[in-house]
Amino acid sequence: MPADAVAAGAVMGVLNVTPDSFSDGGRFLDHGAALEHGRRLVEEGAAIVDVGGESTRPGADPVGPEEEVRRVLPVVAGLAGRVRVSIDTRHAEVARAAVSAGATIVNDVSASLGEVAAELGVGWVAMHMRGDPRTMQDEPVYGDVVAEVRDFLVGRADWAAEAGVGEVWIDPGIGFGKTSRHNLELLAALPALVETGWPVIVGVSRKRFLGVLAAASDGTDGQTSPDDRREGSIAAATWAYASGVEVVRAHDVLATVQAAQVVG
Ligand code: PMM
Repeated sequence: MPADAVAAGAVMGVLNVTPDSFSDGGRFLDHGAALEHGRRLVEEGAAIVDVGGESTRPGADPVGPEEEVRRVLPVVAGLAGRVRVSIDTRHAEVARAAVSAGATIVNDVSASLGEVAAELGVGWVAMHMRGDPRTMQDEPVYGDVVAEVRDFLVGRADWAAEAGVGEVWIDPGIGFGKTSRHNLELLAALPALVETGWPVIVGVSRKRFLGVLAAASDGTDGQTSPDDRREGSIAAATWAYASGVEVVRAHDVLATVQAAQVVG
């Protein structure tokens, strides 16, 4: 196992240096505030801090790679000596710049940068997404969502390993081109993803489907805000760890670390 290998039951802390991410957008656009928050995530027990400079929330407009690099680079460089840093990007230029600043994982929601990760000699997360963030929530349809997502991810992981990536993870991409029902089916089927043998990462933290569930259970049809979805996020994280998922991507690191400890 490499010295910096991520142990099972780890937390990937979310740090979005964006004006418009659905949960923490605008909070950490200032580099000083972003670094301070990143250090806090490390203190709370994050094994990885995931730095992103482009929002991938449904309907978000794309950002040019130059602006993305400007947002993330000082933050990656400032955290890299303290913790493993992943760069959350769909762009090869951003991945290259972040790795040269110390990132050691490319967290790739487009699942297209496997060869870039191989060339850079870093880890790679292949996430499943239907379409792109602008259009992905326009009535997504699947025959069998679990089989389609699993087969896609196994195909990408095999391809990346063949290309020379030594550390590959797969991620079902909760909320990326999926209805609440699709998200729940995928969560229920996490053990089937784990059974593929590829280590699994999942991101459920504060996502919309949790608000839909909470609203339904209290008889209202209004949506809760992302900040009101913490309890649901921890419940879903606990289920994920119990299903054999290795890493949960989360905003609330301390509570998620505790969930992982409970599951053991
Ligand atoms: N979700 C978001 C962004 N990046 N990366 C991975 N691997 N998995 C996810 O589920 C994921 C991701 C969107 O959430 P955010 O806006 O809070 O970062």
